[in-house]
Amino acid sequence: MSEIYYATSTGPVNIATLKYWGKRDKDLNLPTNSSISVTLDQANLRTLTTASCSSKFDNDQLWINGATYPLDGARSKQVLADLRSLRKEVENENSSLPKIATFPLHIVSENNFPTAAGLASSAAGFAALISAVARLYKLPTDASELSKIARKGSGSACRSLFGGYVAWEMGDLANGEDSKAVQVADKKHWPDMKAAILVVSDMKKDVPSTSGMQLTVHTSDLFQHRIKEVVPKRFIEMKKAIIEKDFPTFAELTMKDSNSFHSVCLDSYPPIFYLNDTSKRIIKLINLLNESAGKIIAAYTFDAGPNAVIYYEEKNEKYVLGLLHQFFSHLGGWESSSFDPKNAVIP
Ligand code: 2P0
Repeated sequence: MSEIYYATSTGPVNIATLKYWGKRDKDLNLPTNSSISVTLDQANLRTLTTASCSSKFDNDQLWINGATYPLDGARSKQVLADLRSLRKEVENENSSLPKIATFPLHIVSENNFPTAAGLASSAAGFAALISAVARLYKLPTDASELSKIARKGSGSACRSLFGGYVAWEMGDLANGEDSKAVQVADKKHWPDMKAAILVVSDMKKDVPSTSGMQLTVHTSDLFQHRIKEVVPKRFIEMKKAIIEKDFPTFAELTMKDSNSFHSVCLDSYPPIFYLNDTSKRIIKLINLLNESAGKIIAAYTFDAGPNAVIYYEEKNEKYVLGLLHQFFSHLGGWESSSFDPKNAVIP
């Protein structure tokens, strides 16, 4: 009789506050700069994945939100090959374990947010896949070690193996062994931190990240300044701001880095536009809000799409969401959030 072995895990979404944009090695997914992100609460945004394997399955297969995909992309194949080779080591060390490293895998995933709309679906997806297979294979689960495998699936996925505040250290070795994610601080370190996601559009993005970032690497002059002068300094300053829970500094660096990332996109040739008019209105509003508050109480950031993520501290929620509601209530969607506009305080 052929057994079916299975395990389930989740992968959270992370939103970069210091952006990864550019690869120095496409095959190993090695970045041109280090990055930092905040992992979002899994209650709202996550991928749930069950990995199963059996000798009676015909081939590796993937289901995402009910649709079937062959698991034959180069990135997925690399990730599964790495996990299988770790399982073989475990089987060799422990001869009582069932020999499942060569069995075909079935991966069933479900996202509770729009796929490929600039909400880091590939990060959550690869993190959930790797966690589920690591559990199925009973692999030693050091998150930084697994992050090196996740990185090969999708760069930003390496940061989703941790909660809280996460740094992806770019490393400098050619084989990528030192390009891994580490936790800067856990979620409990800064419990007041909140993130609001403003879904400006749930359409698939115009230019996929992987090709967009390579266009920037090859054509933008500004990009060299960003990776050599701007980001290394910001990486140190942002980690310090997180450790010291210094919101104004964290927020200013976050907004500046979003601006810098979208600037190198615009400086690519042909230019890449991820922000739309609504995104730009959100930027203006957050600046107005901070000006009227007399200090920085909210930060915007945008990834490879027009959707905004706004970071703020819980004590300022009524100000921040109140202002956004005042300007964008006609766009709908507020009924799905826990925010009650009746309690809003407009500054
Ligand atoms: C980030 N983004 O740091 C940046 C900010 C988008 C803008 O990581 O080619 O899907 O799979 O390594 O991780 C999106 O890029 O790209 C991304 P690949 P990925 O979150």
